[in-house]
Amino acid sequence: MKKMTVLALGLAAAACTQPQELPDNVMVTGTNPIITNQFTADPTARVFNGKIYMFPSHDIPSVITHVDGSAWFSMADYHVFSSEDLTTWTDHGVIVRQEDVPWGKPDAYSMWAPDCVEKDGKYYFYFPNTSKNGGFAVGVAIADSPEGPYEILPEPIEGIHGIDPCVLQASDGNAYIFWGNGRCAKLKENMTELADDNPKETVKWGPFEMEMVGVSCLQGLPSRQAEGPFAFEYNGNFYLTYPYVREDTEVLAYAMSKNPMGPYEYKGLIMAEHENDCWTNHHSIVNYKGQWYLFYHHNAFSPDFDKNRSAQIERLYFNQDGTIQEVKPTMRGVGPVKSSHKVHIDRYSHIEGAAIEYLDTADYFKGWKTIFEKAGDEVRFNELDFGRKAPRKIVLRVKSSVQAELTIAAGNTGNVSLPECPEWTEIELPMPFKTKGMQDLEIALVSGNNIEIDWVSFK
Ligand code: FUB
Repeated sequence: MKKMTVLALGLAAAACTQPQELPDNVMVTGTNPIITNQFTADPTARVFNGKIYMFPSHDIPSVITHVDGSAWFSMADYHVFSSEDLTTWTDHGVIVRQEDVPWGKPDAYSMWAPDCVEKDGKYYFYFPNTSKNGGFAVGVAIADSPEGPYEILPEPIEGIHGIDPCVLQASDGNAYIFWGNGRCAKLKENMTELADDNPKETVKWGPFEMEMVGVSCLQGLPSRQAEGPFAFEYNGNFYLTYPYVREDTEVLAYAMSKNPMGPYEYKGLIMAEHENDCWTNHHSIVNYKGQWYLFYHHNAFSPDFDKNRSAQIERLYFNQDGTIQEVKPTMRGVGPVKSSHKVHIDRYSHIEGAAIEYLDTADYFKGWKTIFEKAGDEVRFNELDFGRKAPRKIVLRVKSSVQAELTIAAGNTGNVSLPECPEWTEIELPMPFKTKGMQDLEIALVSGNNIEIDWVSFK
């Protein structure tokens, strides 16, 4: 009898499953990490034509070794992604690849953090790469659309020896390029060369002396092993934000000034070290539809190798005096999630007792599952949009070797019973209550143990 019930439920589930028909290059997440078909590090977010565009670097499993013999960052090309709602992301494909850079070493795998800005209808994509002469240089590729196609200029920007370019288009009408560990110089009107009136200084590097263009904006600020500067202007203040190694791994910090090229005054942290020791963090800050966001990265899809990173997003807030409130990484992220989507509750807002594990340690991109180990274990997923029509069914993808009972709360509360299903099964059950609109979803285990849930959905 019990077997038949399970079978019947299994058949009902099979009949009700509606695979989302999405093109391969479109992802619906809303949670962190935001991109689930590849690694996306060093995310620079820009708003063009009313959409968010993200220009990350593209980590791949390491194919090169560092001087100390360890597996090293490997990046061979750049993709661009866009979204209108921070939930649905389209991968527009490769825009620049290392073998197409005329001045670059074609097998250096060193296409580190990029940026892209628009001027007079042209999109200027700035990217670091190892030059044929050795050492990092910064190149420019130009397009008529943020999605490309991009034409790569034959030479890198003269005067920049470094990584991680970021361009600030200031209200004084000038564009300033920041790179490496907080160096900054004015760009010419053409956006592709350093201006002739930039200051120059001779910098000592051990036994070597080098003439450098521009100024070091991080002079005198906490900046050990600083990299990845991101500069922007807001309410009459200039912000120089940057990762640096406070103790053993990177934090995101910031400084403020009344002038784009400084001097900058240190203000504090934007984000503390990642708890799992992921060594790098790299970010950008953008205002989209009136809300500020911090884009940053973490190695969520590569727990054993922190040079395969993934972009994440959090909301960012300013204080009255222009200082920035510290941001904590979350799994929930910022995107609106509809109750009719597969709601991955392992990207929780709050958890008590339950455990989160990878679904498949041979393929971390498959994501996570929530394990309700004992009665009382509970997970909350904030801001789930139930829309205007109360759902009549709840669908859960579950695995459980015992029968179980769950309390579901979202505006209202009710219980559902789960049958035994030792293999992953999609189970469709009547909705135990009526609910509509934006609700925080809470799921708690009432009876049973070790119930695994991949996702839930409401129809
Ligand atoms: O992605 C390679 C390097 O790691 C970036 O250029 C740095 O900012 C750090 O994120």
